Amino acid sequence: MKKLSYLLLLLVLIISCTQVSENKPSEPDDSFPYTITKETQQRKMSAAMQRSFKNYSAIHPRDNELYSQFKYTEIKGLDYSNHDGTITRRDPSKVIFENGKYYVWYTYRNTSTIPVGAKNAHKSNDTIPSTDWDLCEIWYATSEDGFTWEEQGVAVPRPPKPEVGWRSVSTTDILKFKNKYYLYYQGFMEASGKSGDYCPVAMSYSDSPDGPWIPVKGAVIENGEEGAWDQYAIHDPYPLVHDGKVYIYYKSAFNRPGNVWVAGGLAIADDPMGPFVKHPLNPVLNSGHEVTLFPFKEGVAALVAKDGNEHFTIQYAKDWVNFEIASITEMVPVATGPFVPDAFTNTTDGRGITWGLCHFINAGKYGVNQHSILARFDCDLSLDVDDPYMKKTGIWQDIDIYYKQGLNKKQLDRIKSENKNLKEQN
Ligand code: AAL
Repeated sequence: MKKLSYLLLLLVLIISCTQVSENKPSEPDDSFPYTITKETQQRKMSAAMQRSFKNYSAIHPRDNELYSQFKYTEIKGLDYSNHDGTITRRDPSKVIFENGKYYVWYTYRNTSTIPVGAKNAHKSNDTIPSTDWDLCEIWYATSEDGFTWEEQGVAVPRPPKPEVGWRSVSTTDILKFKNKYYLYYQGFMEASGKSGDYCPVAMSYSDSPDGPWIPVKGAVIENGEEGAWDQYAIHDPYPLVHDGKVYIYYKSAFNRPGNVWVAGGLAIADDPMGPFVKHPLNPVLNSGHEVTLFPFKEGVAALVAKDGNEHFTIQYAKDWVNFEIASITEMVPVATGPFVPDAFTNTTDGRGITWGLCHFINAGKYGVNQHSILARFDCDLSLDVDDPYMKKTGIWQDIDIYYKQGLNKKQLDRIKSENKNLKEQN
């Protein structure tokens, strides 16, 4: 009996070993093929080559629907007081198309002096701004073509003290839901920089994109509980409609006083008025800065710019929560407000984007005439456009763009001492 059980055990072991070896591709005994075929994916590959087949929708960026270059155009029609730093426009909302024209909302600052800077927030007052987005209102503009814009004026003014946003309302985004319009925005209760860039999210609603906008009392998305990653700031509210609900992605910054970590969260509500419930897996994006997303196929895609290990990537979440890198790109527009035709249609066949507005916060010199400007970007992240020029890689920028990113004194001193040490050793 014992012999039989040993034999059976041996048999099971042999079968399981062969199964494992069948599942594991054998060590290739031939070179990686010149021509890629369906069989190529079956061979044992290096981690890098596996990523090409598993992580991206195509083995070449040319065919990757979520890869694109970005082209930029200066927009016309908005006055910046000769770029003296007293007027700023930044953090544009998504662009929508209503009443036969495009609409965009944005942070508008018009102060007699330039900002003193977050570090000097104690020097700010009722007329002197601390940061570029302090003492701001939400203004809006319209356009026939997306290139020339006509400013329409204020949409959401700063409410009276002690309402949420009495110090500044900024960084807004638009939602259209059951034929009503909703503007979500950061509501500052003190000059940004005094304790930090701290604020919750407030909201105003209207029957028309041209207003009048009625503010909702209090915050609609509160800061996180003490000790939570988003305990101090709920920034960049970015609403989309999915699964019949309002999905608001947002940004927060945490892990101070170490190297600050900027990440993206998600809050969901059945109704634009809330209550918004934060996703238990928050943060859902580990990099980026301002959040920018658009429905794509059944899932949602995200432009991840600026900060973090995964900056300059385009990411995709089939379930709208768990994002994977879909492509790596360059010169990603910052604080992007794309034109997303199906942002609010509850689509399960998102078509993607081809243009929108973004901002440049370095339109002036810090401490001299610091201010931000809006600009247009174009791309091909659309299932309905095939623009090979947007799918190129290896773009050469003007040489002076590289030389402008020169060495600082500390780096030059290090190099000098390395050269000196080398000479002394030889
Ligand atoms: C922006 C956004 C938020 C921040 C500040 C203004 O880029 O991240 O709005 O508070 O910077």
